[in-house]
Amino acid sequence: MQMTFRWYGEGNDKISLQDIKQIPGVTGIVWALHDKMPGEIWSEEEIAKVKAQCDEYGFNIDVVESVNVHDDIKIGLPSRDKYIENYIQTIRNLAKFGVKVICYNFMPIFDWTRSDLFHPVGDGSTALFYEKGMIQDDYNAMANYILEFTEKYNMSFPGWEPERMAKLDELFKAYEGVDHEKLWANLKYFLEKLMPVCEETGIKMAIHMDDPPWDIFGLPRLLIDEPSIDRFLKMVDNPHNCLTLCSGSLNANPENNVASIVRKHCDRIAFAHVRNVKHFPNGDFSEASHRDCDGDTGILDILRAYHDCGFDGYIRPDHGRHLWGEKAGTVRPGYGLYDRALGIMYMLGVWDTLEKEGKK
Ligand code: CS2
Ligand code: MN
Repeated sequence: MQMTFRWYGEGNDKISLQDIKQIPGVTGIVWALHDKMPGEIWSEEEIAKVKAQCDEYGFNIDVVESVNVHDDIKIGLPSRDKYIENYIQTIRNLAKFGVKVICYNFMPIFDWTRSDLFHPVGDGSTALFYEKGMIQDDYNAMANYILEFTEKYNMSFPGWEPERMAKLDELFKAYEGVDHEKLWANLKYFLEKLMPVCEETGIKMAIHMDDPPWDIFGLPRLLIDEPSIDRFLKMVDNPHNCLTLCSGSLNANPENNVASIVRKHCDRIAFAHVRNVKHFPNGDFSEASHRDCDGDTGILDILRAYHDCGFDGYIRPDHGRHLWGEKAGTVRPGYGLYDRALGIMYMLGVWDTLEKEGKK
């Protein structure tokens, strides 16, 4: 496996490449052009700039997270073809700089959804939290909570672009009639257009799991469990049609056994996100440290499954808790330095042990 770390870019992330360089074992930066709106072409000049910054520290830029997909593609409007053309141009431009994997998601309107970004974990740290009762029908209240936060602290979250959020009612209207089957068909259409250029450039498209893995606010969500992953891989059965297998997203539904999905589809997992989740009896959940016993996701089983399968793709700690003074205004929710660095050391500790035992 190849260890990576997500970085939001110069001027957009308080964590520096120099900080990341000091975490053992990290070889690549997971990056994106965060000021791009979905549907815009990423230019060679802009990509070259990030490459030069990462080169300076000896990091590869093999994985992009994300090139976001325009709503018109998800809705299936006639204008989708223009946006797919742009996406293809972005793939070509990225390939010129050695990019190997593009992570993206196909969730209507919202990316990951939480009701509390800084929920006390009980030890003085905080983490992202999902209170089931809060995320029922009032999508405006939920969006306002996120937008107030991003405005106050002068940051934006991918997938929560204020320009899009300002038109929420309009967006919901546009998605009327887009049920699960329609969304599957639109995803297939999109991927089939992309596969030839992926074959030509070698780039793998790696879809992120839906988070949480169930419908929210009446919007359909597709990548939610093992049967839907089976369906997705079969629907476009091409080695360039891959997964970003996000353990935390999937295990928000405790019925999902992530390790068994890893064993079944390891050859189609281009990118692994490792995140731990703790469940409460009422259906709420909190994100937790990467240590196996701090959550219910089965981090040890998952790492063992990757190891048994000889996984040589990219991996990263996903969200972490906020520690040691990291708080609203000093840190991107879920993306502090310390807990993700601890997560890496935990994962490498397990991995190195498995490697050593394998060689005995
Ligand atoms: C990420 C996702 O922060 C996160 O939860 O794992 O937001 C991910 O970047 C997107 O869904 C990928 O498009
Ligand atoms: Mn993830």
